[in-house]
Amino acid sequence: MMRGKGVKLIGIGGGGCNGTRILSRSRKKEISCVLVDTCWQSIEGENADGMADVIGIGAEIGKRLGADQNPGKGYRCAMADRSLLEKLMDDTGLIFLRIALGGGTGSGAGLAFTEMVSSAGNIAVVGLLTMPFSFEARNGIDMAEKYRRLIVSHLDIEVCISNDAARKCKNGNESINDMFQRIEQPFQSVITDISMKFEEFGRNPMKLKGFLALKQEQAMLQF
Ligand SMILES: Nc1nc2c(ncn2[C@@H]2O[C@H](COP(=O)(O)OP(=O)(O)OP(=O)(O)O)[C@@H](O)[C@H]2O)c(=O)[nH]1
Ligand SMILES: [Mg+2]
Repeated sequence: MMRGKGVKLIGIGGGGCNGTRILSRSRKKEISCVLVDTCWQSIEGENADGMADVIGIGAEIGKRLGADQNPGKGYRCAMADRSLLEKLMDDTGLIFLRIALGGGTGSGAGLAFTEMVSSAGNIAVVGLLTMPFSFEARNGIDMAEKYRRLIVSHLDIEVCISNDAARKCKNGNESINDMFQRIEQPFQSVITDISMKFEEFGRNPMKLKGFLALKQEQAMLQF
């Protein structure tokens, strides 16, 4: 088995895939991009230009329409297609995982995937997470926070940006899409910095894991 080499940027759920699309435009060609969603139509549409691989999950459970903002349902969709998700780990030493917390797929399927990756043990995982707007669902933030904690326990490093905080420093008549683009900018520099370190360590995920453990506190302060 050849593990510990490649770098992947993986988006799970609607916002995660949208963010991945934005990030994929300026990525280095060595980083391959994958979009994972329970809403099959949206990922196929998002990938009209074929820039990423697309994986629809949970066809039976989510009827190809989504996870209804239910993380339990998102989790079950991921488990139903476990082998497809496990295959993403082949030949991979570093994963950037873009998840927008607050719905069913990113939170639930995202958690299932991080569990799979952390039990493989030899892949470094960097979480690029966003928290939802507080005005959205009544229990949205609480549910998002619950899943954030569960997911973070399987990550080597977490970078989390709050949509609310980004909205507060919104400039003038910025559209929501422009704001979503702006939110990805710090993630872009995290991808650049960490993938350079990975190269420097000879693409050795275990060395990178040690390095990221030291960096965690700094990342939390910075973002
Ligand atoms: N930063 C950012 N946040 C987004 C984006 N799209 C949606 N969101 C936020 O992410 C939360 C979760 O939405 P989605 O990612 O669409 O949900 P999902 O994971 O697809 O879950 P289901 O649709 O329930 O299966 C929303 O409540 C929004 O606050 C995006 O492109 N960027
Ligand atoms: Mg969705």
